[in-house]
Amino acid sequence: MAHLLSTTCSLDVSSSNKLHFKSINQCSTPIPTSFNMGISFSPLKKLSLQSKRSAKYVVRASAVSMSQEARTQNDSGSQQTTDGASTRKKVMVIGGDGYCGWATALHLSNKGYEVAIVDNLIRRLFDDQLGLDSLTPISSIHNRIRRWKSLTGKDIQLFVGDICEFEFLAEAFKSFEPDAVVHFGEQRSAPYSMIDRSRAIYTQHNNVIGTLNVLFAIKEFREECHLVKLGTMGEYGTPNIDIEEGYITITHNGRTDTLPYPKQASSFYHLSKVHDSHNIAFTCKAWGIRATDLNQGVVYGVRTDETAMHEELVNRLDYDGVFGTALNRFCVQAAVGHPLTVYGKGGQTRGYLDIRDTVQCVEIAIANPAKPGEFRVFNQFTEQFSVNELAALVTKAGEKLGLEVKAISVPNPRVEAEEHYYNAKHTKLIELGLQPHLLSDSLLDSLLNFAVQYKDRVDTKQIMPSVSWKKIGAKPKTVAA
Ligand code: NAD
Ligand code: USQ
Repeated sequence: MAHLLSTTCSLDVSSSNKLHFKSINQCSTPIPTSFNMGISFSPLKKLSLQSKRSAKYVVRASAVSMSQEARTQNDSGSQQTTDGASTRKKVMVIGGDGYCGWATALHLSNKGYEVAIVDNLIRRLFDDQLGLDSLTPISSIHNRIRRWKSLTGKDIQLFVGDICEFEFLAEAFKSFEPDAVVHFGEQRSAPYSMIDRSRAIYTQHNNVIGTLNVLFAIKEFREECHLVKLGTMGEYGTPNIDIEEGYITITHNGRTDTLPYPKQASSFYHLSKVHDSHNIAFTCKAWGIRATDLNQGVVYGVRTDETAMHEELVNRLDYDGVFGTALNRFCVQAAVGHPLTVYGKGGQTRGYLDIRDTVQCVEIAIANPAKPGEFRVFNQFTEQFSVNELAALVTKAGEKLGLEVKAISVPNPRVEAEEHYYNAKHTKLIELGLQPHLLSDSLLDSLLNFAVQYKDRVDTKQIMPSVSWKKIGAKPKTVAA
C-alpha cells in the first residue's frame, strides 16, 4: 500500500537511479555517471515498487489548529459555514513542488487558504536522470515548507506520493478533506514525452491515470470539491480560425450546436492533456463533478511575492532543451552569451503569461468555483507572441544591459507550423478580475538580471535541443553523462 510520507521518513530506491532522503535536512540524489534510460527507466514503476517494499512510510499531517495560525491582513481564503462561522478553504495543490505549483501553494497559503501539497518529487528525479538542473538552486520540499512556516507562521501539509496510486491519493483526500484541488501534478514537457517510447508511455500513463484517480477521489470522498485542472493552450494546436475558450458554436447542415473546440495537439504530452479534458468533461456530465480546465499558455518568470521572501523559497527555473520553455530559455541564453535558439522560421505563435499571473488565475478560479456538473474552460494567458518577437524583445533588453545578444535559426526539432494564423480568446479570467502583468522592458530587465545573477550555474551543453519529434523510436534512448 502506498502511504503518506512524513518529514522524518527514510526512503531508498535500490537501482541505478537512486533517490535517498537521508535525514530531514539532507536530500541527496546521486547522479549515475552513465545509464541506459530506456531499459532501467520507469519512474512510475520504481516509485510504486518502492512503496510496496518499504515499511518506512508513515502518515503525518502537520497542520496546526486555526487558533495557532498567524493570520495575515490579506486573508481571502475563508468561507462561511451554514451556521455562519468562518472557516478556511482547504486547497490541495497536486504538483506543489514544481514550478507553477510551488509558487501557487505559497500564494494561496499567504492569502489565508489552508494548503496541502501532494507531490511524488519525480520532477527532481527527471533532472537527475537526464543530468539537468534548475538555473536557481532549489531547497528540498521539506526545507521549503519549514522556511515558509518560520517566516509566516503558516503550515503547509505535505503528502509525498504518486497520485497514480489510488490508495495513496485516497488517504490524502480523507486526511485533508479539500474544498478545492489544484492539479499541476503531471509530466509537463513536450520534448520529454518525445524522447522515446518509454517516455511517451510514461507521460500519457502518468497524466491520464493520475487525473482519473483525482476524479474518482472527488467522487468517492469529496463530491463538492472543485477541481481546478491545469490544461494547456497546446490542446487546440494552431487552427486557421480564432480559438475560443473551450467551446465553439457550429452550424452544420442547418442545425446548430455548441461543441468542445477541436483539439489538435502536437506532442504525446499535449495529447495527454486532451485526453484529460475529455475525461473531466465526461465526469462532470456523468457524476456532477465541478471542474475548471485552465488552458494555460507558456509561463515565464520566476519571482512571485512569496518566493522572493527568502532564498530557500526560490522557485525552479528550467533553461535546458527538454524542460526549459521559450522566454525563460532566451533570457538565460542571453545572460551567458549563447545565441537565442529560434526553432525553424520562428513564426510559431503561442499565448504567454507571467508566473505571477498563473498564481492569480488559480486563485480567481478557486474563489469563483464551477457549479456542480459544470465543465468550465478558461484560456489562461495574457499576451501572444511569435518566437521571433520574443527573440527581438530579449535582444533589445539584453543590449540595454550591455549584453551582446544575437538570435540564430536552428533546425526545428519539432513537427509544428512555423508560420500560421493565431488568435486565441482569453477574456473569461479578465472578466473575473485578473489584472495581468504584461511583458514589459522592466520585466525583461529583471528576468535578464536574474539570469545573469545565476549564470555561473548554467551548463551550456544543455541548451541546444536534443529531442527530435521525427527520430523518436521504440528503442530506449541512451544518455551518457
Ligand atoms: P513541473 O514539472 O515543474 O511540476 C509538476 C510537479 O508535479 C512536479 O513537482 C512533479 O514532481 C509532480 N508530479 C508529476 N507527476 C506526479 C504524480 N503522478 N504524482 C504526484 N506528483 C506528480 O511542471 P510545471 O511547469 O509546474 O507545470 C505544472 C502544470 O501546469 C502541468 O500540468 C503543466 O502541464 C501545466 N502547464 C505548465 C506550463 C509551463 O509553462 N510551465 C504552461 C502550461 C501548462
Ligand atoms: N521554441 C523555440 N526555441 C526554443 C524553445 C522553444 O523556437 O529554444 C519554440 C517551440 O518550437 C514552440 C514554442 O517555442 O513553437 C513554445 O515552446 P516551449 O518549449 O516554450 O513550450 P511548449 O513545448 O509548448 O510547452 C510549454 C510547457 C507545457 C505547456 C505549454 C503551453 O512546457 O507544459 O503545456 O508550454 S502551450 O505552448 O500553450 O501549449
